[in-house]
Amino acid sequence: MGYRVAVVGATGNVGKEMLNILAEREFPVDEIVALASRNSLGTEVSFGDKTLKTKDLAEFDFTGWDIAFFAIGSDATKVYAPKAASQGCVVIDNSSLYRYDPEIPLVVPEVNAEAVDNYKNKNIIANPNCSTAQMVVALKPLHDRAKIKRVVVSTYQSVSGTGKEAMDELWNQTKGVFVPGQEVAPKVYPKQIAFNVIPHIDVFLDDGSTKEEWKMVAETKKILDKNIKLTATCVRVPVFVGHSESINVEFEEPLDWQEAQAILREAPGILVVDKREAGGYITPVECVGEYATYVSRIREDSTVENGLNFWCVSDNLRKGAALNAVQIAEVLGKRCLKKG
Ligand code: 2RA
Repeated sequence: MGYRVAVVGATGNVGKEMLNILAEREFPVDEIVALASRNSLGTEVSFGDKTLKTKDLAEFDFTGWDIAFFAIGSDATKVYAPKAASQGCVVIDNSSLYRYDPEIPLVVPEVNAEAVDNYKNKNIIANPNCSTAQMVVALKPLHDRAKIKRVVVSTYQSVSGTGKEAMDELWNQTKGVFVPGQEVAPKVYPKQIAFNVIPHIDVFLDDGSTKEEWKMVAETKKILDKNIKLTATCVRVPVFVGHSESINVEFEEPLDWQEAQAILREAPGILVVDKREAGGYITPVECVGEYATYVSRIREDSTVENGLNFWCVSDNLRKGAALNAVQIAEVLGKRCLKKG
């Protein structure tokens, strides 16, 4: 006996990965439906060795369906997630719409799996922002050992986080640099992304930070510990898939780099690649298609008391979105949602 599962936004980067990961992890599915907007009607998407034709989200009745994975923008989510939830289908939403609602659990299973139990408040569970997910997976075991006081993080986020159009822009703009007459002007991004980096993700806020940076602060406090002070600088880089982060942590208690490395090696969801030599660290191209949150360059920061630096890389479409959502469903199944 399994679940009747809907994937909403099945033709997007994250929706496709949700279908891939549901199949890879053999999530107990009795029936699955791929939903998309009317203009994608009938588009074929893969679910393991099966091919699904997308159905029209606007016409879909979620009654009798168990779990709906949402991977669409906040505006459409605002219309269809409450509908699915009110029809008795548990929504696991990847948009930012519900993440900061105190009644809706925001979950990274390696960090706060027990929060899933509160899903009944609104029949909705929120998935975190991709740049938050990988970071809190790495911070959690260290926080448990030495209690984090402050985090300074700089991110190097791939263009797949923006979507397929951004990936096309990077590809075409990169080609255009070398082929006279084929230059591609910035469209998705305000400036050239090919051979460049852009210190701006999402909208600017009144204090000069961006909403992406605000998300990392707000979500870390909700998922891990509201007392952690965090400041972020989020940067877009010319990488197709895989977010990288340079993370500096100050702890309440002493923690040397060898103990930190040993703790991370044992922690759920983490793979440590950390040799102090050329190539002894992870890079984004190596994380694509993988489940792990990778940690490298673990070393003490002697400029502050109890300081540590490390490098963190993960596939933003997987642990940053689709994998985390499927893991939430797996926890939901184990803890509280009976099959069939
Ligand atoms: C990005 N975190 O990388 C945002 C949304 N996926 O663009």
